[in-house]
Amino acid sequence: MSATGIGAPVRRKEDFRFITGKGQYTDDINRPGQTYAAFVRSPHAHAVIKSVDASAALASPGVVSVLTGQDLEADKIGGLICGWMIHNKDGSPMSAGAHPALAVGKVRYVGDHVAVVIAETFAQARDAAEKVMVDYDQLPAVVDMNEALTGKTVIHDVAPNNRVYDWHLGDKAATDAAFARAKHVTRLDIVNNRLAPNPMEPRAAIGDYDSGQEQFTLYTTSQNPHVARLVLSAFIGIAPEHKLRVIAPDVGGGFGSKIFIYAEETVCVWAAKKVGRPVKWVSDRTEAFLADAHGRDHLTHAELATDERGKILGLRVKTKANLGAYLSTFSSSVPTYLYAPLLSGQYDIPAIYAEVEGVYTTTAPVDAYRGAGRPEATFVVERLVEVAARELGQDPVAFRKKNFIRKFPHQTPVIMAYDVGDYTASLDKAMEMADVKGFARRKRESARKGKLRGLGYSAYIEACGIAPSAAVGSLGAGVGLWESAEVRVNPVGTVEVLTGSHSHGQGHETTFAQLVSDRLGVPIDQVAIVHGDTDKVQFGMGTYGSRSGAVGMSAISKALDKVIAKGKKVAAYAMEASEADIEFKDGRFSVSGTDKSLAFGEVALQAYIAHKFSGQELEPGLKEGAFYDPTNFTFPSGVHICELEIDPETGVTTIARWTAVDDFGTVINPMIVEGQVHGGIAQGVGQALFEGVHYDADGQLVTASYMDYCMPRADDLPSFDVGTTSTPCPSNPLGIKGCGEAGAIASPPAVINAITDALGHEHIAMPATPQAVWLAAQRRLPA
Ligand code: MCN
Repeated sequence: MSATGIGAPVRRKEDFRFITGKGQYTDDINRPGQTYAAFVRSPHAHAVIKSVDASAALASPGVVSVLTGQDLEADKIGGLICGWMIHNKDGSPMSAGAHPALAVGKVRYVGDHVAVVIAETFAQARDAAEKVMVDYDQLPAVVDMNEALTGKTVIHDVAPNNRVYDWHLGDKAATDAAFARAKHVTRLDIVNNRLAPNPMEPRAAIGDYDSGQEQFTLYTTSQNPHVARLVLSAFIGIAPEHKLRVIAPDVGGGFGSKIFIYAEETVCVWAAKKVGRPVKWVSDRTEAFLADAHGRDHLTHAELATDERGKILGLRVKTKANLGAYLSTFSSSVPTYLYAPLLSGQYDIPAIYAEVEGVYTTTAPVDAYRGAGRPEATFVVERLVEVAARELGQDPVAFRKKNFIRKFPHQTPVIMAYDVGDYTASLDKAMEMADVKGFARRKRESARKGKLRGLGYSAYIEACGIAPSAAVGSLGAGVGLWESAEVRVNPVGTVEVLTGSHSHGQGHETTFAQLVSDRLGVPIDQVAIVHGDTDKVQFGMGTYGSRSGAVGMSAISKALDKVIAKGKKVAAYAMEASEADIEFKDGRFSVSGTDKSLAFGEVALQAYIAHKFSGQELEPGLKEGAFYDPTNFTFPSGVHICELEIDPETGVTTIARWTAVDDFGTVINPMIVEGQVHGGIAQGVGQALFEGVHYDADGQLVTASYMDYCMPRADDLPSFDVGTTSTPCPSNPLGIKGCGEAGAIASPPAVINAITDALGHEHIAMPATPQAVWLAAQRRLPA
């Protein structure tokens, strides 16, 4: 392994820029003549808009324009698009209501966009926004899914019971038969709490229009700028598509929340032409809590059937997924195809049947958030397995091992075909690293201090590297999810890689350069990674679903193969040898059996200077592109072990140790991968112990600031012990499995399993706040 190649723990190249404050985020960009937008948002969860009077706002200092849903309609700009068609059990299509970028006729959640005020300064726009008089006729709010399903309050006319879809997966008859044969059935009711995504940089957008060129530009905090261009140009009616350039500069995190098409970006682009000046909008944190798509929010009843030895026979799951007031871009697919196909977990379960109801409520839209469906599935499986083992009087580790899938490839009953894995190896290694043998002693020590100590396991699997186009196409996605790359070698041998992936914290500028350095022998500081600009990179699918390593880097790898193949031809001319005799190794092209060789940079110079092959068939230059479409998902898996201590006097939970052993196949940069795992665990611990979006019965968001929405802090977390096992992924050329979401998927059940272990196995809902834990501890303690 070279010091900067595949497998090397190279420090992130991009971090110097970030930690010295030299990043270029959307809010750092200012366009000449720029105006500022402030949105008038609904204070009600559900109301008819009787009228909008903008006269006082228009008369306010600095106000340039006030635009409403009527103006959008007049310009024939319709509803925002939901990407994935879901069919009901009876085969009929889901019931999706329109989602205009500015509300027309009705508002459906607190924070819904009613109008936009455009002014010379932010302050003037905000002041004037308060003067827009909206006459509302309030309707009842409905935040509870069960209440919504009664249909007493209808949010969209197309969905009379507020049911967007009732979808199912698996073989019901086979699963019912497995339950009929079972000796034991474990039943659990699970709440998967609603979360706010909280990237460090709130969303922002600048719409710009050059009337001379008839060219729109959108600077935005996007994880997938090309998809944003494709959808927004269609939506706003910008043709041809390249008349809209989308630039996603440095982006400070997203965790999924920046892949969707939101109202604000649409409005900034559209309004820029209307007012004839650039329009900038920057979200504040309260707006982010109100209107960025939330994550999770499931109510699930789950049942696990086992035989007399504790072998799992079947799994039955009924889930209600809160989709909020409108379908967000991917919100139909997250609780269905990204959830139910993962319900087999790491286990050999012969029969699975899952039903999912998607439900409208008068709350913010819910969509993908780190893990997106897979944390919800893992939580169901890992809580059920834990409870089943305890009910059967079996050791949870032995129970897991007995039911692990051992033979690969393995076809689950719910679509997924797992390719490789060694679940026992990860579990054994994690137990060793966590010193599980010493746990009993540590528990006694805790007890001597009056504390309760618990140990919780989570054996997770996820499907990422999203996604094989054939698979997602057949499931109704309607798009291919390949990735593109172009490798441009400059005449002096430095390299530019243009990628359709987008980095917003994942360190692509480093790991992608490592791949190039490894393959071409070029130092990583001579490799530039270009992304996030639709004028520079022709097309790409962006970053989500832990796909950039497995899919984005595979595209780069394919392009590098072509660069090397072309380099061999050029080297053959340059060294007057047969192409068949040219070898490429360690950054040098050499003629086999001779001492003749040229460095990679020398061949690049030859490719452009071209004097050795002018007039020949070979074209000058060294620039190659490739598209890569995976043949399967990648299936990272692993075991996380959480050890914690509870103070029964206060209910405070302290995580004492955390051990993570993950199988990410080939690891490009172990330091970056470890950082990804750390971040994911922190978010999963946040979900398990602290975080939760709450609406009151009137649909008011109670948790609209960090005073009420509790994020984990550094001192809530221990130092993590992170290890790996490796079964390289066979469906991409690098053997990579995604690592970006694993920690968030694995960790919530590990925490809750540890708490229930400490408390004597009573189920406890997330977030297990000190109050909830204290109450559970009181119930457990003798009076
Ligand atoms: N990598 C590696 N070896 C592997 C797998 C990955 O070295 N076997 C490297 C990759 O080259 C990349 C990083 O690890 O630099 C993450 O790769 P991957 O797992 O492919 O995930 P993506 O790059 O596609 O990132 C998406 C993923 C998701 S879905 C969420 S959500 C998430 C996450 O990444 N959001 C993040 N990590 C985040 N990290 C930060 N800081 N901010 C976010 O918003």
